[in-house]
Amino acid sequence: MVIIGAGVAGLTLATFLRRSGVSCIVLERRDRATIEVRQRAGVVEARGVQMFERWGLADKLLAGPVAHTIDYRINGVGRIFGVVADGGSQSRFCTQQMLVNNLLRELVDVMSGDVRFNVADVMIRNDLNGRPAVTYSDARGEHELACGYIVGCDGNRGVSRASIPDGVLTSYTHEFGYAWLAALVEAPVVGHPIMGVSDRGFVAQLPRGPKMSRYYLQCALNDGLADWPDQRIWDEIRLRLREQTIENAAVHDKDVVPLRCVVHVPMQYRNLFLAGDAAHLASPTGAKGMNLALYDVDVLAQALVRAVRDRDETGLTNYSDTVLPHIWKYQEFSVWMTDTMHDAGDPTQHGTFRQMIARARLDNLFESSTAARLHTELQRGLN
Ligand code: FAS
Repeated sequence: MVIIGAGVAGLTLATFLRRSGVSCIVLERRDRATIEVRQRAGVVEARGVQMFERWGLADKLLAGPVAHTIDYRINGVGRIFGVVADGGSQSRFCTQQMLVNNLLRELVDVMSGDVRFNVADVMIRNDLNGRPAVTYSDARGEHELACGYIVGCDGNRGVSRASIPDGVLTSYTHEFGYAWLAALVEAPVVGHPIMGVSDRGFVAQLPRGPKMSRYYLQCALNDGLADWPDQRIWDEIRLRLREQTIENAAVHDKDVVPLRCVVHVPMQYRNLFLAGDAAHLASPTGAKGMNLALYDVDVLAQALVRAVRDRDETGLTNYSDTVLPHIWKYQEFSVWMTDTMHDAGDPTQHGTFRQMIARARLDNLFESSTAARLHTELQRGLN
């Protein structure tokens, strides 16, 4: 088995397989230090926590406080949405960076998993009658790996999906028409994480460990980093949160992320299986990108273990059909969150009618226990 990509999807899959006694090789183009410092998602949803508990790895891999409240703020007026607790596993503010570091330690350092960093020229051979193989090069030369199965965990711009011939996949895309300026800052969340709107647009502050947080500011699609000097970021944060007491802090990392959702169907071709961002993108408003990657590899790991151990490929044959209903359900949640949290803000974006509809949706969360329970289930990934 060859897994392409040592991001959260590839490392989680390899760890599950190794734990099940199934050997695999992970090929990663970056070095270990680079993927250890990469900051991205910030929440492992309750479904993911349950998954790691079921695999007996939660204590080793997960850290960070429970994620159970959000301050939904409109023009500076906050309302705290509390996840309806039912005694089960709770979502965790476990950053993707922390999870990836813990996976590397468990897979490579503890279980001696085979992760090959700094590879290049990865090519996939996935012919109809031939044995699948992956070729690649590294400092020691050219290599060829014959294998039973190949899993593409190489993200949105990897080689796996690109290796599938034209006409096999259909890509379903939804563009929101705006972007986020994402800024990793040296300032912790004080109180509750914030998802806010104002007449100036969307703003969020989400924790990224005990001392850091990431702010997200809605911006124009064609904005670049040059349009967002640090001072403008902090001025906009204070204006959109209507909190003049917020002080500037060091900005460690900035990125302009266009908001879009994409699903590539089917998520497999012959002996190649796609998981995570290689197969779909979810707009980050719903905090589902990483969690859908974890869902994919949970299903795929069980199917691959059955195929290797029991010679039963049923799970693999049905992989795409099994995971797609869940992917679409959380694409819907990501679209609902994105539309609601952006339409409710700047009326020039989509007009006052959609602004009032979006604000009514938010009111429902606080006035209807049924709406609150569904929102809780979707936030926790348990619907
Ligand atoms: P990844 O992109 O994480 O990993 C793919 C790996 O494959 C990388 O290590 C790459 O180096 C490697 N690779 C690529 N091509 C290769 C090749 N040819 N050969 C070998 N290796 C190759 N999601 C959330 O849920 N919440 C958030 O708050 C959130 N914030 C985000 C903020 C930003 C700025 C970005 C970019 C994304 C954010 N996401 C968020 C989404 C993100 O977390 C993804 O869903 C998640 O990284 C998906 O994991 P993977 O599928 O493993 O892909």
